Amino acid sequence: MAELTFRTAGESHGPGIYTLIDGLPQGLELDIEFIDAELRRRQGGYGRGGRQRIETDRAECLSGVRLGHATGSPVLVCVRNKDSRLDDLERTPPVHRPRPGHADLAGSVKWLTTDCRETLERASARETAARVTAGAMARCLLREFGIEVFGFVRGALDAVSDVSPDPDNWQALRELRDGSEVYVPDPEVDERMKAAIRQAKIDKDTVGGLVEVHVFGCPIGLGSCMNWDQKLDSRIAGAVMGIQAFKAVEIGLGRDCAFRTGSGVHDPIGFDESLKSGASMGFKRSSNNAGGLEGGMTNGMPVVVRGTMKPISTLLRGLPSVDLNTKEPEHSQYERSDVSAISAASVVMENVVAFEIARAFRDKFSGDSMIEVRAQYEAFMSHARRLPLEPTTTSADDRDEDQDEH
Ligand code: EPS
Repeated sequence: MAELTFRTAGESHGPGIYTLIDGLPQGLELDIEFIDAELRRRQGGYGRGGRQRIETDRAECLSGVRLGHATGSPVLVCVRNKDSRLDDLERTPPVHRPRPGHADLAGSVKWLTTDCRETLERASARETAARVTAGAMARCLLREFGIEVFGFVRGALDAVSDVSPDPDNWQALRELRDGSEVYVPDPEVDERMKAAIRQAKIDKDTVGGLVEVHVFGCPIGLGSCMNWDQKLDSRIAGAVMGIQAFKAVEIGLGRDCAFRTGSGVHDPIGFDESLKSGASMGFKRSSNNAGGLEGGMTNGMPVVVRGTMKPISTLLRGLPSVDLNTKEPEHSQYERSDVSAISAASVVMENVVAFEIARAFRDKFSGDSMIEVRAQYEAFMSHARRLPLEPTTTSADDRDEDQDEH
């Protein structure tokens, strides 16, 4: 089976966080240093709580990897938790006062308990370490085909950057992002966001934000318009909304499509012979309001996705709630947490979007080994660049002969 899939397991204060990935082609070189660097980046950012000073996340491959490459077997990866204490009731006590905005209330009623602990341990954003692992592994495949993914924080509250990544400037913007404590590629907005997060900490409050991901180098035709669940924009939206605390997702112009007529939305099509060797096979657009996706398929332009994260629901000052045992009004319970995890969320979103691109890539180029995947990719690109194709003599002649025989 070539289908690229992953599942995760693990609790925030259990022994570890686990990822089981299936469908990586045999022979794919897995760059563990890159995967670990993504895990480290996810742990960073301005406004994080004390937990990240305890943990040192690393991807430990327990199966499916030999001598640095994928063998074709399912890949099991473990990120160990140093702060493992799930069965220690003194340090990890029951939680009876649910936090508005967290999974606490809905989860404890769903699983018929008044202790939110088991729900919150799994709902915790610590699980996103597993999704970064899956996405970073998938990126090892994408990079073999010149597909690069760039995610960053666009802003929060009234500090919002207007940077505009494109195929020529994104690497310079990545350097700016990597020099920013909040992962904003814009020094002025970096300062304003940090000030806003500092103020929220003083106010015992929290901050969310806006994250953006751009994918460069996708060939035309990843995804499909044939069924709703094969549409790449639908899959990307599902993956982004599946990140803890995300409340909205947009592709390209997104919600602003509602405020323009068609002529102000759709990206005019052109062709430039000199671009024929690129991923867009020569087709070009003067704008990218579609965010690189039309009919649920990549159209050769960069894929552009924006996601909105709500502020963290664990507030030091608490919020009005009730005690689940007495039903009396109480303030929500405080657990050590972050003031802002928007920078970490940008790493998570970058990697979940990458995984969906890689999944669509595997749907199209499904060989068991890298040798086959590369051959399929090159055959497709060569056919697409030669469009319109001459009808092949074999198929036309064979059809005539078949008809004569019947
Ligand atoms: C989280 C609460 C905090 C965060 C955690 C998400 O954990 P702790 O209770 O151990 O301080 O730090 O995020 C992570 C541990 C992480 O690695 O991202 C929550 O309640 O969702």
